[in-house]
Order: sequence, then C-alpha cells, then structure tokens
Amino acid sequence: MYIGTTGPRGLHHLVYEVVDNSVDEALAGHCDHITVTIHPDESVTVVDNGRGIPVDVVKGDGRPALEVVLTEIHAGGKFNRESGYKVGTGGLHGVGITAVNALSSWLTAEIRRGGSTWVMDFEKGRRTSELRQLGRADSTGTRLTFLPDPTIFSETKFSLDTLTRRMRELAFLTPGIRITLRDERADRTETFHFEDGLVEFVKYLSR
Ligand code: 0RA
Repeated sequence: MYIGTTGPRGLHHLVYEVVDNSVDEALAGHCDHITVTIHPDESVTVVDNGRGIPVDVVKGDGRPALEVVLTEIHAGGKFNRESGYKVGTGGLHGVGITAVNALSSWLTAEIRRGGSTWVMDFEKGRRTSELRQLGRADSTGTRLTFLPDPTIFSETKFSLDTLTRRMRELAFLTPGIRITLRDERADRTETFHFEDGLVEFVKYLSR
C-alpha cells in the first residue's frame, strides 16, 4: 500500500505508518503522548494514550473492530457507515496499519478501553488469537508491537538516526505532542516536545 519498497526506507516506513495513526489520534484531540521503542530483537512498540482502537463487534461483520482495522483495507467507507467509526479512506486511521500487519512476522495489539485491557495477535497479517480480555485498565490507549518480516525486507535493522529525525519532525508538526523514542539496543531515550511547532522548527533548521 504505502510502504513502497522492501529496502531500508520501507522498513522505517512501517514505524511511520503506525505512529501516523497515533498522531491522527492526537490531532483529533485525544492523545498527547506517543512512545516508540526499538527492542533488541528489532521489533518495535508504539504506544499512545488515545481512545484505543475500538474492540466491540462491527455490525454486519461480526468481528471485533480491532480485527477489521488490522486486517482490511478500508477504502470503500463501508466500515465507516456500518460501525460509525471513522477509519480508512486515506488520511484517517487504519490504512497503513493493515499493511504493517501484513508485512510483519508477528504483531500484537494491546488496547486499553472501556475499563479493560484487550489483546489480539497476528502473524503475517492473519489473526492468530481471539480477542482476549486481559484485565482492568484505568486509562485508555493503543499499544502495537510488530516484528518486520525478514522474508520481505532486505534489511531489518532499524536506524536510530533515521527514526530520531522523523520523530523530531512529527513533534515539530504536531505542537504540544510528546514523542518519546527509546532504543533498548543502546539504552538510549529521547523525548521530542515543541509547544511552538513550526516556529521552533525553523529555528532548529537555521541553528
Ligand atoms: C478507530 C476509531 C477510533 C479510534 C481509532 C480507530 C484509533 C486508532 C489508532 C491507531 C493507533 N492509535 C489509535 N487510536 C485510536 C475512535 C473510537 C472512539 O470513538 O472512541
């Protein structure tokens, strides 16, 4: 879909697609902190404190919304009409996440919503578990962890520099948001937060 290449650019694009969905949730006014973690095995976790991807059953479909969001390409607006959730059709939630799921050896979605924590697992884009209710949650949000499929990508090592540059740009472009990038391979953590967006970006570029 929007990954475009199976080289290093495409690999990093997987992270951007997932983070973009959290940024959308921030732009909608429901999220102000996104954390991206590169794990030692080159899997990546993106956590946000948004509303959480809906987990209730989609009318006329029978599957949890979470499963539909992660396995279907939402181009026709069907999901939107029948569920009332705004997903897909290019800009909003859902288009890229399905591609990331399909291009990952495994992906785990953990949702905090409606007072509970919910989990669902996938391999190469296919669901491998039921939606499980894990326990109580006193906050809301989405946590997606995925391992890029090495049979698809020629390179599966993430560049901290590349991800740092992108997360800084996203923070500049989304004033007020906090984006934390953690690299467990090197034990490094950096947080990007700009109250003044583009003004600070221009200052940064011309420093
Ligand atoms: C569909 C509907 C709603 C939120 C989301 C998707 C959503 C998707 C992602 C992806 C990463 N983080 C996300 N956070 C939210 C709205 C649900 C509602 O009306 O409460």
